[in-house]
Amino acid sequence: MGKKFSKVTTSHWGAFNVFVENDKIINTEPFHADPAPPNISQLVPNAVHHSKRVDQPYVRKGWLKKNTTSARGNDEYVPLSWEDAIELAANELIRVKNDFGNEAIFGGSYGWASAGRFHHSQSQLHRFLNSIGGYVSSYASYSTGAAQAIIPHVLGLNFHKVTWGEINSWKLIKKHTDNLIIFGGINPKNSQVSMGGSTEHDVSNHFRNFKQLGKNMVSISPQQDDSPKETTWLPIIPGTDMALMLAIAYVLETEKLANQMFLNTHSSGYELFKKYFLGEDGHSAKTPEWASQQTGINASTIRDLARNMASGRTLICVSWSLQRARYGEHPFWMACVLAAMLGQIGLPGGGVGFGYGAIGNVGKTAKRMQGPLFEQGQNPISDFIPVSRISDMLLNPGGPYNFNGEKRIYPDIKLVYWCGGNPFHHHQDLNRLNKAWQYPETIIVNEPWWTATAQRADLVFPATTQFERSDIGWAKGDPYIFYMPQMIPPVGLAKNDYDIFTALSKKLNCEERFTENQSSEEWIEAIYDKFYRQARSQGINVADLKTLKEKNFERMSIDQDEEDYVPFQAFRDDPLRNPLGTPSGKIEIYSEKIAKFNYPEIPGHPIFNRPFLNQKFPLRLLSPQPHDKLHSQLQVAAEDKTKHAILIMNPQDAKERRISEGDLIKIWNSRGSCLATLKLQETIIAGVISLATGAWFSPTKDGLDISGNPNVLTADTGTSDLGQGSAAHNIEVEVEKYQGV
Ligand SMILES: Nc1nc2c(c(=O)[nH]1)N[C@H]1C(S)=C(S)[C@@H](COP(=O)(O)OP(=O)(O)OC[C@H]3O[C@@H](n4cnc5c(=O)[nH]c(N)nc54)[C@H](O)[C@@H]3O)O[C@H]1N2
Ligand SMILES: Nc1nc2c(c(=O)[nH]1)N[C@H]1C(S)=C(S)[C@@H](COP(=O)(O)OP(=O)(O)OC[C@H]3O[C@@H](n4cnc5c(=O)[nH]c(N)nc54)[C@H](O)[C@@H]3O)O[C@H]1N2
Ligand SMILES: [Mo]
Repeated sequence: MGKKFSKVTTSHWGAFNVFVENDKIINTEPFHADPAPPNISQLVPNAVHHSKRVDQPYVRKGWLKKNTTSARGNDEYVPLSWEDAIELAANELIRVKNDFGNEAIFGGSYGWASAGRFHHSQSQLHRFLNSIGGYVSSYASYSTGAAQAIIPHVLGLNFHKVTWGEINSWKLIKKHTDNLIIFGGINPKNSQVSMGGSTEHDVSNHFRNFKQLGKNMVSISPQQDDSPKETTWLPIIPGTDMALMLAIAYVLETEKLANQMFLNTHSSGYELFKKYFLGEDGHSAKTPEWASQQTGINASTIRDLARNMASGRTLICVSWSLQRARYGEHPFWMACVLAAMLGQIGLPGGGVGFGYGAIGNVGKTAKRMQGPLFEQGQNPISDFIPVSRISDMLLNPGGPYNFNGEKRIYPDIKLVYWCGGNPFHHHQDLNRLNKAWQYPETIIVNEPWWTATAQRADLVFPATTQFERSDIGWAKGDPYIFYMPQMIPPVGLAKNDYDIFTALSKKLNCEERFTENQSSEEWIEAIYDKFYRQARSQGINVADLKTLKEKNFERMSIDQDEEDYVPFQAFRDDPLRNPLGTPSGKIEIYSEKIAKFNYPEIPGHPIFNRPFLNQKFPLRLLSPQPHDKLHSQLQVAAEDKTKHAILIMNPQDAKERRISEGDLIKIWNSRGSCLATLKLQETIIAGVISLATGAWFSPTKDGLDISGNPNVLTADTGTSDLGQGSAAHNIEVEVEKYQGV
């Protein structure tokens, strides 16, 4: 490490140059090959050297004194030496293991942490916990919990295989698609981010291109800026896409625009489902007039949309946000049904696609390869929870719950270990989580910053950031490979997660199992070597590690490979020889299997469940991802720039409430309240407001969250008993001008 230099690194939001002087990051600059570099990196210098870094290990006073556990979030911390801190944590892990078994340790530890393949926080924690006998894990993600449950029933494939494999590339869309019908938007703001990094941000570019080619692009969303300006905005009331989709089905069927032949050969259950939307089963017919009442869209507009979709090549795009809400399984299921009715699944540029824009690398055409990977080992404990059922688990040990046809029991957790995530940013109904969080006997957190979660831990280990260690950067769908050099020494007494777990594993007599006697550098060499050999065997010419270190990064010539891959083509060509993995081998419009689960909110076919409306709270709150950061990361630097969170509202709603732009607003409902500064925009429909995620929960004594975290308002219910996914969007709230100081 010299006195003054600049080098390239990568992050979940892409690559950037880091400028270092005297062991401090002083500046960042965009990566030369990124056509639309995110501004997020600008927050890095301030955040990395911020006073809210955890400077050394700490223990919570109340926990140390073994008095009540009920003061988490409200207690003082005592600084510890590394030696003492490791000793305390190791003894506690041994105690819990001996007294209650590994099934009392929750190591789900959901979160995005940092890019970099070796220092991947969850892998580090999971490998450590596996080497001490295992842990209760968490299943699926906050991003796509409902999708991961429903899509295998309908398309017979793991949802990730659809997202990263059976999907039309941007290049196929450009060549073949006439109509891009987008539910929930394709937002360049969100596509800044991809797991492990997206190096060339090109989503805006695609839309400029498509416009020039004269494509018909409709963005169905409560917010206009959910899609690039080249799209036509069709405003919709959130939570009602399902009603619109049913009416589209109604028009296709009654105007004989549905592809009956494809439905006969490639789907099952259409005749049963048809009775539902035609109103032949005792329910009301799902006519455009009916849907208009639900969605706020004109009946004639719905008819035109359906007719348009049946003319030319149509791709139905659905954003992940639609399933991150109560009953979120239905619009995903129904999008597949509509695509089957149009009969274009398996044709280039046609069918259905999920998550374009949600994640920058979706739709990219880099050759699929096995990335460099730090193996987690085997977990001897099979118990898990659906990831967003954390509060339910802590509040109801031994309690029963339903999940995707199973009757399950919540484990009795005594010790929680979190590494690389911030539940007091990401979980729904944070006041409820705050209560649930008091139940375990011990909570250990590895974190670089004093996040809302670190502030509620018993033992806090200061972790390095990605700038304080070297690593390999690689992401699915991205053609780049990076050597991420260490830029600065660890800040304060921070240590790498690997070194923290190595020290713990020594005390727990499993050092060899955890480390295999290798240092970080040796591990990086080993996992890179495996990647290198695999790539070479696939005919991909990647640099060896020594060369990569010198070059800092390399663009592999792999991006043309998958461009003409047509999803579901083999199934389309011969559904008998190439059946889907569903019970019928076909697209399941009706699922016997789901019907047998007997969940009222999700019977054997998609239905519309009207979103909950409580007149006391007439506004619908959306909580999308922040444009200026990744979740709650770098929040310390973001809040130095803008003091309060920003609430987006339509001017009409503001007028009715006599509030104006710039006012400090209290947003509240029966679950909690928070503060944000008002911004008025015509780009959001009246009756709906939007407050981005990303704040660190900071309640006052009276329970008012001054950070502006929408999760003090959101509901901690699963999407349904099927998916048990996070249901964060579309929450009933009211607002008023804040009268306090
Ligand atoms: N209301 C609402 N809530 C939501 C959503 C929504 O749409 N609406 N979206 C949900 C979704 S999709 C997601 S993915 C989640 C995201 O939620 P999280 O993934 O929990 O959010 P992050 O802020 O990325 O948390 C990562 C944490 O890891 C820490 N970290 C970074 N590097 C390291 C490291 O090397 N070691 C260690 N030990 N820690 C590190 C960071 O400081 C940060 O605190 O939020 C969910 N919450
Ligand atoms: N800059 C940035 N980008 C990110 C992230 C980040 O933290 N920062 N996080 C990443 C992560 S982890 C994920 S999972 C993805 C999430 O990607 P998405 O799930 O697509 O994103 P959201 O931001 O939750 O929602 C997108 C939009 O959906 C609309 N919407 C909400 N409910 C409805 C509805 O019922 N109907 C319709 N038609 N529209 C609705 C809202 O207007 C919202 O702005 O984003 C990723 N991208
Ligand atoms: Mo996510």
